Amino acid sequence: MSARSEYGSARAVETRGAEEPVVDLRSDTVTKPTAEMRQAMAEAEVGDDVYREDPTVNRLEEQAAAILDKEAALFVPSGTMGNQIAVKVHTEPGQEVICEERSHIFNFEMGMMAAFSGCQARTVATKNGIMTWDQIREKLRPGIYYYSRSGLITVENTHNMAGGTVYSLEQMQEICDRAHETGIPVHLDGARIFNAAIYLGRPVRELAAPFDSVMFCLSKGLGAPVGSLLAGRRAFIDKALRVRKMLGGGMRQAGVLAAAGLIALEKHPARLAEDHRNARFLAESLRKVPGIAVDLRNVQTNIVIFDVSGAGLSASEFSARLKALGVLINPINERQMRIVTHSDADYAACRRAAEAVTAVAVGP
Ligand code: TLP
Repeated sequence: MSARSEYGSARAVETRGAEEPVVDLRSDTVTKPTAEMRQAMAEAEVGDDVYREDPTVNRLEEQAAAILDKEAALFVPSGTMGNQIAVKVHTEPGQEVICEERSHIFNFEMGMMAAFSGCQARTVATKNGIMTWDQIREKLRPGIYYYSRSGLITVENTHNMAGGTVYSLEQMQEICDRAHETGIPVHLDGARIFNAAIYLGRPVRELAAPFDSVMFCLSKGLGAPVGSLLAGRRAFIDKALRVRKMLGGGMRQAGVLAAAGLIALEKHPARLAEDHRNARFLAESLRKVPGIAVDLRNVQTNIVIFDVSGAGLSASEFSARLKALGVLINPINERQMRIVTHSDADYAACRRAAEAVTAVAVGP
């Protein structure tokens, strides 16, 4: 039986043959810890983090808060948990959470804003994942008592399912300023906020500044094996700590994970530009392939979404044929597939992936 991923099935194959390693572009979550991370994990000073006594976790949280220029941060096992803690702390049951139609928090988090926080999503449809204040304003509920109240706005930057697209500083500032005038907090799902910062050429704290809370992942392009951080005001993080425990997310000697996270934070943001170059290379190569369509305008960071319907194959059939050539790329629907570049797939690997896509599209 094949292991099922969120977007389709792909067996986790390590190698095809001795000389041809599998190229795995299903996600940047597939990166494995570097030798330096493993060493730091082995040597990490640890304690019981439920007592807040793990010095390595404490250091990671302080470091993350400093980088984002927020009062405090909390280490959480996953981006999903970070987002859902934020929804719970910011809202009350019966409220609405305004989010983009294809956002992770709405589509891939098990309906938890309803199941856990008792909120319903009010979605905004966009072409490229980037919401404007005018679009959000149309979704706000009037202050009549029988309407549910708009309790929170969430912004996803970069936007995963739109292809890694990036909000400008001005767009984020406007959404947050207007929302705050209306008394509504704004949470940033910044799972890939370091990719957005590289694209904009600005420090990540400038991207985080207008938001009430920010979640980012260590386990994606930054290459750590596990973990995300949730940051915000001290009072927000004090509440978040209690909600993390409600979700069973209190970890004990988590310093072994935080040690890898510290290296990810310190050393890996600078190398994300290489992933962006590889994504650009792939997008430009794929665009020339008959039967493949790519919108280059949306290829801004490390994600490439491409349409294979012109090749006369469904995306899942296309994915199966690529797998037979040793290249793993997941479908995201019947017509489209998603490539995510990362540190464990260099330029040569991406070139091989482009050749395999060409071979499948053009046929024998
Ligand atoms: N993204 C994963 C999948 O779950 C879709 C991926 O392969 O891209 N926010 C955003 C924008 C994300 O892309 C993800 C994960 C999360 C939150 C959740 O992070 P985890 O997987 O750590 O719970």
